[in-house]
Amino acid sequence: MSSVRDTTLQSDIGKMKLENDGSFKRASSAFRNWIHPKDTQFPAERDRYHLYVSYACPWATRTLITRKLKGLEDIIPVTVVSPHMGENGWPFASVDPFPGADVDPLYNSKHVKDLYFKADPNYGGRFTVPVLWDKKQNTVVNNESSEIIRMLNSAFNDMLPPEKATVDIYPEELQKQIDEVNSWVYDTVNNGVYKAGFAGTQEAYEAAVYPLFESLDRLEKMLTGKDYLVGDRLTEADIRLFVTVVRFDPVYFSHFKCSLRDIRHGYPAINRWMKNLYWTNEAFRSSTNFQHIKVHYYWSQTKVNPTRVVSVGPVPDIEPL
Ligand SMILES: N[C@@H](CCC(=O)N[C@@H](CS)C(=O)NCC(=O)O)C(=O)O
Repeated sequence: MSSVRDTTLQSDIGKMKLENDGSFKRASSAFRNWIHPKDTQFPAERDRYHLYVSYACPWATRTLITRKLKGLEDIIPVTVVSPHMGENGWPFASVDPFPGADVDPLYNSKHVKDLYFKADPNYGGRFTVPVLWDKKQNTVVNNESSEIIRMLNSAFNDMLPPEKATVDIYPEELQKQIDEVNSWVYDTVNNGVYKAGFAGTQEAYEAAVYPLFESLDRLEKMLTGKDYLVGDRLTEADIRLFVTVVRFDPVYFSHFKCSLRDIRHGYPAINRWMKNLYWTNEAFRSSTNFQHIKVHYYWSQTKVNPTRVVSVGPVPDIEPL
């Protein structure tokens, strides 16, 4: 018998196991280091860190939006993978030259999995994006988007012009409120769509899909007559909700069976809030690539969609303002 480890068990989403009751439980992220302005291990430095993302992935898109809002483009370069997440996970353009995908400029890796094994040859988790990479120590700083956006928000401020340094998506006086909204939005909406879509039993599906729509109803009330979720300003609560809502009609409604209502007909206030962010804020629009989004979900998740046929609707992906 071969003693070579089968790493496709970690990279092939088709081989991912559900819980015994048919529900999907997201594994926690493994790399949890922090960049601080004057840290000894991970100090904030220009062109030392690199961000690997997929335009398809809502978690990665949080980091893209934050990077743009903070004007960190020259300080933290970014590399985009192909949306075709296959048996080896996310490929770079050297393996799959999908329009908009990049080669890995640092190591010419074939897949994101190569980076994880460079950081830790014994890595046993999934090969997820986003990855915040340290070029100096050739390792992953952090692969948890909720933490990466907090670092981007504050760790590099000394290097930024005042108009970008003062952008604050997690202001102190709103932190309690933001954390509170994030916690139920994460469980029932951001992760809720995945729990509904990956469910292997009717019970597990319904246990996710009804709370999802209860939360959307609650968000609809919160956003009626308002431009932002918390306080009267753009915060990470908006960023974290936006990345799920913008994928809702194009993907989650049909592919993940989140089909009680769609956003454009069922939730006018959420729809207006989303369109406003998308059409009036370049950070949101430039981080949203509907082709990568649609191709990724319908093509990659073969347990959900074995034919890999990509749905053509809705048209348009997002309505005009
Ligand atoms: N906790 C992570 C989740 C990231 C995540 O699950 N990313 C997905 C894409 S949307 C991924 O890369 N999955 C690959 C896999 O599970 O094999 C975060 O928020 O950063």
